[in-house]
Amino acid sequence: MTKQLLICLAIFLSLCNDYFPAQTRLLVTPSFKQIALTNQTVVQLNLENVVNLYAASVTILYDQNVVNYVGMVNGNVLSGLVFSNHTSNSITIDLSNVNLNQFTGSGVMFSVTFTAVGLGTSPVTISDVKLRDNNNNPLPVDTSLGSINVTGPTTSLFVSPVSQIVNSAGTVSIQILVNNVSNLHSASVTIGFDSTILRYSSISNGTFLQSNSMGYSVFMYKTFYPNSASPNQVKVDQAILGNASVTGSGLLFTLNFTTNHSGQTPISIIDFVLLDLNSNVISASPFSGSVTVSTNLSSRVILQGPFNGTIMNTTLNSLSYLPLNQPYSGAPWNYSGSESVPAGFFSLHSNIVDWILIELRSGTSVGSIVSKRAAFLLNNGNIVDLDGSSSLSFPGTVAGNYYIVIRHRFTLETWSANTQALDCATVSYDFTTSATQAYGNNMVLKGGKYCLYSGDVNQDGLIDTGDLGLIDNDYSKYLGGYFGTDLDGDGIVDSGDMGQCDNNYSLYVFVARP
Ligand SMILES: [Ca+2]
Ligand SMILES: [Ca+2]
Repeated sequence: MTKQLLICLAIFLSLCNDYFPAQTRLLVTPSFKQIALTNQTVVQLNLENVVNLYAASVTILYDQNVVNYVGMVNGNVLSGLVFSNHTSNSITIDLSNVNLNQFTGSGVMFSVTFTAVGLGTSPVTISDVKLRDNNNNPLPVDTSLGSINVTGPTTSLFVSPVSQIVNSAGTVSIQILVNNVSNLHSASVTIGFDSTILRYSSISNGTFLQSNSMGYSVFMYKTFYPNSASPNQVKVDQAILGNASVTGSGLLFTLNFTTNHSGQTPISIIDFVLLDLNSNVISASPFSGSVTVSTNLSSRVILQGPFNGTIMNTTLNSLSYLPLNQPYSGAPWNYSGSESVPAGFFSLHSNIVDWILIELRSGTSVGSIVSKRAAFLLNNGNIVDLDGSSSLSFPGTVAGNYYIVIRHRFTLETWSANTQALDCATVSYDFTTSATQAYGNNMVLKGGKYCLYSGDVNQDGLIDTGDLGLIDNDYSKYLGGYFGTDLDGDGIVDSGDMGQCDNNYSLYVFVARP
């Protein structure tokens, strides 16, 4: 090869670098990772060979049944403003530099932390990426870049579902599964639970050991602690009745319970031994679970203002004034619940009058509030859960004797006459049938129904000039919409609302508490 040819080749290669720069790529790093349940892992988004980058937007998809998004940390590529938005199975991150600096080279764009919530494999996929320079020109980037897989531990024994909420009295089934086991011949598993919440009823053999290639049947023996009549632990011994073993993942057995009382119980794997054909112990990681049995209440109230003598009007609903999120987050309610419904929900549930707030209280002090829920009031007076039809459930509330306290935007706080014994079996309480259903007989008769007083707009427990002033103020602005001063719920604040409040003022109406 001549010297001239070598020089030509060198010039050509240098031109290639100038005119065919290296491909810009965004890489999920590492591309594969294995972690145990409940552990966290960090995934980096590494950017290679970018030129004059000013802003970036990246969406990452994952399987929310396996991993959940925890948070993100900005990298060294774009150090400026960060906006992120995540749904149940995606995270979108927008980055840009504040001072119009541009980045050229390679580096970490950002890091995302995930936590493992379920066994299985989740892709971590870049679904959409947009890179721009400071003239808002798009920069080409290779987007078919890879994924990261997150799996559970090699061998595990786990309760499924990990957590479940039971909203009505009845039966509860718990599966005990083994994951990624090799040559399993026998298993002994002890499950513990709170027998005041769940009563053991039965057990059924799983399919995993029975799937042995020889078709041998499976021995199963149960031991109850402290006794068989009311156990809070069940030890289950299983073995293949022959010279065979199974490999893989599957169901060992299913435990069936009946709900006893509302509350929460762990479903604990207290002890376990997995053995192969040679009686060697197979090590595995146990993952326990829990069951929450809700306290359930079927209650009925009628609001004086929106009640026309037959039903309550649903004008706020039909005019699309009802908010999608519960409206009691601000003062004076300061309720932090996250109750919400999707757009379009109310048009499918046209019998909903309004959001209402229900407290279960053991006494009158603020500290006696045992549970609180925002729910829906139907035009017939029924208070229902967020599906628009079920009676109201209070997950995590232990069975007990509680006052039922009804609160609503412009309604006088009203208490049940007595405490009610509430539990997982639904208790009905109808305020509308008699004045004596409310503490202090504090209701008003209208159209044959006992109604909660309307007009405590400022929620100070008294219907008076303070409330009248607020209504008058909104009336003077000809306000239409979702307002606490609209006592009849027709979507406008006017003299009808004034008259309603004035009438209750003249009756000197105030809250009655035990
Ligand atoms: Ca008031
Ligand atoms: Ca009105």
